[in-house]
Amino acid sequence: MKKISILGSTGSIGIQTLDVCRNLKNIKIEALTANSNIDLLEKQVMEFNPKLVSVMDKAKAEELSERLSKTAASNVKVLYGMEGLIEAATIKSAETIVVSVVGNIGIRPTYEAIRCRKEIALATKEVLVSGGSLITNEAIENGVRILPVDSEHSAIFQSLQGNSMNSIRRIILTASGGPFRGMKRKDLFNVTAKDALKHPNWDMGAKITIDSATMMNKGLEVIEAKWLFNVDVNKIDVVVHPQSILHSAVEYNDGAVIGQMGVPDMKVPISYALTYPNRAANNFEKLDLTKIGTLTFEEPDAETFECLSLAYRAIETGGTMPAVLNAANETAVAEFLNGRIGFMDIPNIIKETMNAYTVKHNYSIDELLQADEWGRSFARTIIK
Ligand code: MN3
Repeated sequence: MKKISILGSTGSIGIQTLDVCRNLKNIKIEALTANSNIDLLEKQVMEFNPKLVSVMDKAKAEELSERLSKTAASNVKVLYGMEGLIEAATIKSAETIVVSVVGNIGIRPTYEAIRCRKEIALATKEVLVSGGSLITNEAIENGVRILPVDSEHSAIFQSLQGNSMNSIRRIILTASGGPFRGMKRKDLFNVTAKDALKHPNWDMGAKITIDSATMMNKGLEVIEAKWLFNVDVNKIDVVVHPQSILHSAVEYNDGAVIGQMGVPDMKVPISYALTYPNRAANNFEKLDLTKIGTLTFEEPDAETFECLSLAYRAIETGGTMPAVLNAANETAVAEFLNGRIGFMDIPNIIKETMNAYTVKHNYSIDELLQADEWGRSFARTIIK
């Protein structure tokens, strides 16, 4: 029996993680957390019987507690806020913490989980984008493994098995190109959130789908790959591959390219993270190459999708700059989803925020969260 907690169990990855757990059968859920969807959380509690649940919103937590008190799950501890999230991340009985919350909210609980020597299955890339050296150093110090749940990083991780890190020539990070692939800057000024939310291949949450449309998602993934695999960003190349079948690859110094393919289904990387180094059989859809027929690859259009270059710039600057990039991006994306700014304002807001920021190179967790907060408030000032 593997005992796990899921932070963000009512989001897209959380729901799919529970699907994988139904398939694996040897997983015991110790804690679940949600932002506000207590209807779904209640159903998950009744099915998986965790010891502890937490909801960000206090009133919602009280409502859930009231509801559960009348059920067979009346003994489940119901907490709220960041404190509750941290308790779920550090609960004594769990060995692995699946981090699948949206955005920077995942930084502190992941950090605390690592300090309690929990293995991390990481879907929330913002944790490594912002927390970079802080999170990875803490993981090394505590002998904690961070297993990727992001499909590209899982593909890279799988392609690295049995090979020496010294023989990597480059990492080929594939990108679908999102719903606006092939469009130019002038085409993008009037696109709406509804247009941007139509992802061609992956069914994901709103924030990451917008990141996919701006290609910031790929920029964040370059930074994520740098920290996960300890490789220089100049060895990470983004290649647009619209079919999303090759999930990423590693090129070795002898010219061999080893990649991982499959249908676009997050359940496969989730399952691998939960069973590593083993694999578990499942009845998920399988890849039929003859049905796919053609796989194509192209260079990313960095001029149109400026967010990708901004991400490279942030990680090359280093220190707290990626945290500020991420904070400005989260703020801009939320405002775009609310219809308050245009699609092409997103990169501009991030760029202006980065330009105004004085980077800090050695930082504590509190300084990291301050940089994040600074990025958010500065981005909000620009928007006003
Ligand atoms: Mn991805």
